[in-house]
Amino acid sequence: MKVTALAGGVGGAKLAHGLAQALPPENLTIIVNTGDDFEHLGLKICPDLDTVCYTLAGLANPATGWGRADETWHALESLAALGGPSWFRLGDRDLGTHLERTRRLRAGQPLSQITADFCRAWGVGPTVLPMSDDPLPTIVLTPEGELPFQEYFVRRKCEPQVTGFRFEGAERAAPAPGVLEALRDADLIVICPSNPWVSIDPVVSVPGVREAVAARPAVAVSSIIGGQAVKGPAAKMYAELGIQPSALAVARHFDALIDGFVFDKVDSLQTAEIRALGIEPFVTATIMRTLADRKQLAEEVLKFGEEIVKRKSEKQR
Ligand code: FO1
Repeated sequence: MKVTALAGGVGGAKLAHGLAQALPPENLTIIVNTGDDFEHLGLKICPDLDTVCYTLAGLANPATGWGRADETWHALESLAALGGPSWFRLGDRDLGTHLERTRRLRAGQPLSQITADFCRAWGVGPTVLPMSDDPLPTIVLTPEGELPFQEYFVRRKCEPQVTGFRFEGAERAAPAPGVLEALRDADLIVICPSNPWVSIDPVVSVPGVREAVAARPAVAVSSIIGGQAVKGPAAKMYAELGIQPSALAVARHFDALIDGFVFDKVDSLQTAEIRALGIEPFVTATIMRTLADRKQLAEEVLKFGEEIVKRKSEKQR
């Protein structure tokens, strides 16, 4: 079965890693959010892309989920001692990635090509694609005005209330080479347990992507468990936007895109309401604490996905 996953952030990277263990590399493509990319210290930083690649390569920092394992912070410390901006923590090993990516971008190479080269160097088997080679920054709308995503997320620690989001330049952006093909050729699309507002919505805002996802059998995995996000501000965002955070809210969020929805046992009372949306529900343990949990959840998602694919093709006959 050919699978294309949409991912962003630490939760998405963990399931992508599980999928990479459960599928042959040629059968897995991961399309990653680049709405959280920004320029910092003159360098192009692609946090979600790096989080997914480092995780698949076994290089990710296990404590944070982002950045590199066995990291040191000498450059950041010396920068801070000079009064430079140290609110966004770039480690020494991680800096090498940003330096080389920025050098290549300035030399005119597209982000998708650079990502493919880095993945080869890191021994990442599946295809990892940025959603677009064009900049498409996520802007967070708040009562105090618009905030660039990392200003909101890291500098302001997600404290400002959100009133909405904007994906700047979405109308003009093109999907990266291979994105629409990977969606069209997929037997199954998996929406990973990433923040729906700021990790998945930016991906489907790229022209053509929403339609391409809707056209194929798709399952999403809930990023909300027991009304809370495992990590990050997804639940806070739902509440501030006037929606009670729940697995059901995530299912509704992706309603037009998905055929099946995987959510946690603790939310099993929402099964009937999810089924009433016309979405096939699947309840299991979805918290990925260990490496084995990632593979286990991926295998369950794939098995459920196979059922969805079969049912959908029977219906269409
Ligand atoms: N997240 C933080 O909360 N604080 C940081 O200082 C930070 C640095 C950082 C450096 C490189 C990188 O690839 C990711 C980093 N992140 C940091 C995570 C990142 O900002 C967010 O996880 C994503 O943008 C949202 O998915």
